[in-house]
Amino acid sequence: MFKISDTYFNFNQGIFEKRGEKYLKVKKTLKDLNDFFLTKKNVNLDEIIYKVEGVIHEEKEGQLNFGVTTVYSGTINEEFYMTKGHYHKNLFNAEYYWGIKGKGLLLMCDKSGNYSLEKVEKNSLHYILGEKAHRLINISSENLVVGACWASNSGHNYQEIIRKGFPVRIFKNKDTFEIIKVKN
Ligand code: M6P
Ligand code: ZN
Repeated sequence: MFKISDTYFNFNQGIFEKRGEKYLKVKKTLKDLNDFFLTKKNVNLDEIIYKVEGVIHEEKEGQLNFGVTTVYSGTINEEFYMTKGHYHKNLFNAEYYWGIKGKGLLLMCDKSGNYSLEKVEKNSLHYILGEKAHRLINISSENLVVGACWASNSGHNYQEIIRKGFPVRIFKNKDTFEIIKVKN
């Protein structure tokens, strides 16, 4: 049977040009992220920090999800806008990220506190090993747009991030970024 896909994705722009049945979009505001930034800012809690759009399948073994994260540009008390970051509930499930637009960092760490930072930019490809928590940080004045592909049964463990956090945080310093080590 000949069929036209229900989804069209513009890989240059990171835009869903045709949205199929499994398309999903979520927006994360400062209210959702207040526990994740180092310091709280209680004004403008409706400010959107990032959005995730994707083709999201049932959390069943064997399925794959495809998504795109757009982290807006800005800071909360000088800490750059970022995603919550998570471990997978299925800890050993890996994931791909790739840069589409903007400039950012991919921060990864394991439960022993070892971390690494990778520069994310157009066409950079990042393989995130299972057991590594992962967070995107926008370090520029334009949107950071990043594609992702992961197993649908990976799940998100945010509790560990709230409890322990990542070992470093990324702050704005003049025109560049500064890596600040934090005590966990
Ligand atoms: C990517 C994927 C998603 C994730 C999203 C935002 O699109 O890794 O699974 O939800 O980024 O990241 P987080 O959930 O950590 O805020
Ligand atoms: Zn993930």
